[in-house]
Amino acid sequence: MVLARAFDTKALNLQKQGRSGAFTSCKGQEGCQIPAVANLKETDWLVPSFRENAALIARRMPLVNLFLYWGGDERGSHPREDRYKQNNLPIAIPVGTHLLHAVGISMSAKIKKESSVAMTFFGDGATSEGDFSEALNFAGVFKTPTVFVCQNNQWAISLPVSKQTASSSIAQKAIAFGFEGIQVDGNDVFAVYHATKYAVEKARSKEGNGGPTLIECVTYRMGDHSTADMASVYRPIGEAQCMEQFDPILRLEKYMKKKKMITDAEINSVEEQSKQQVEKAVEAYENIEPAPLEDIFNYTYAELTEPLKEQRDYLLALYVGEERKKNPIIEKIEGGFP
Ligand SMILES: Cc1ncc(C[n+]2csc(CCOP(=O)(O)OP(=O)(O)O)c2C)c(N)n1
Ligand SMILES: [Mg+2]
Repeated sequence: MVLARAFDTKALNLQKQGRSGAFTSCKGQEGCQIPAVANLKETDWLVPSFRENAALIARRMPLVNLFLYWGGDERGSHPREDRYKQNNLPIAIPVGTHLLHAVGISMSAKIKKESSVAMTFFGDGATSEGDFSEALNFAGVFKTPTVFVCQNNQWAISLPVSKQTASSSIAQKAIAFGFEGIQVDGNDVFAVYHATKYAVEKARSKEGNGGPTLIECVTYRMGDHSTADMASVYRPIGEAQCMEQFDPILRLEKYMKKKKMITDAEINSVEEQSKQQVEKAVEAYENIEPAPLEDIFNYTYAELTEPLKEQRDYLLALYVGEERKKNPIIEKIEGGFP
């Protein structure tokens, strides 16, 4: 959790300095993610959205890959070395679409009689998408081994959860789909660990016929929605500061100190080691040759559509070919950037 926080802080700073692209912080949500994926085996599947940096770090995604990804380089999604390869899907930016992928993957495991489980993470806002209902309905009917982890962080960009749903909880939505919903304090690592352990074991068990569970982790988005957002414009004054006392790392530290499981010196040392690890990853990231420009067309379609081919050729002519020299827009852009 401390390493994930150090990564998060650095990624935000890199974006501000123009050394990285847009970034979505998971500050305050480490307690929902790390204890949950701790219950997964290597053969299980993690199906993340854009706020699951902590979950990915816990699933051995190298930090340099995450820096690459957030720097706009799709190669970040694919760790090259086998020792880092795990069943982690790439980050899904479209809200809610990946829930269907998680259900499909777990349905496939069920058909093949494999014991793997798919765990997917999403936000409170995603529960208003049609994909959420489709995914949960299918999972309920076919009893797929899927663990749906909703991080209810109270906000979907500027929309508070009170305007997102009239239900008194997100967990209760599972009842309509015919399976269990559990609500936990998402900033309590023990509560999250136990709830997700129960759901993963249930999904894997044959006697109980496995099946899905919806877990609502009640948490708080401590930062802005993304680096393109300014939460102070729409959140009540003092709300974010007030929630700092529930920071899951702080709470775990307090608990461990009270139980004499950790000292201040050990805490400092973990923080220091994490920062050093992050700095090393940044150095590696900044020394990687940028991907070729046409790469932005390369990962969506197996074969490009005609309009996309035209756009690619136009872009390459603008930036790489002879046209570049004659193009006033390029001059303006290049002259205009600091
Ligand atoms: C299908 C789709 N619609 C809209 C967006 C723009 N968008 C990005 S994040 C977001 C809000 C998501 O809120 P929530 O599900 O609560 O997740 P959180 O950001 O709080 O983690 C929206 C509307 C998108 N990425 N995809
Ligand atoms: Mg949210």
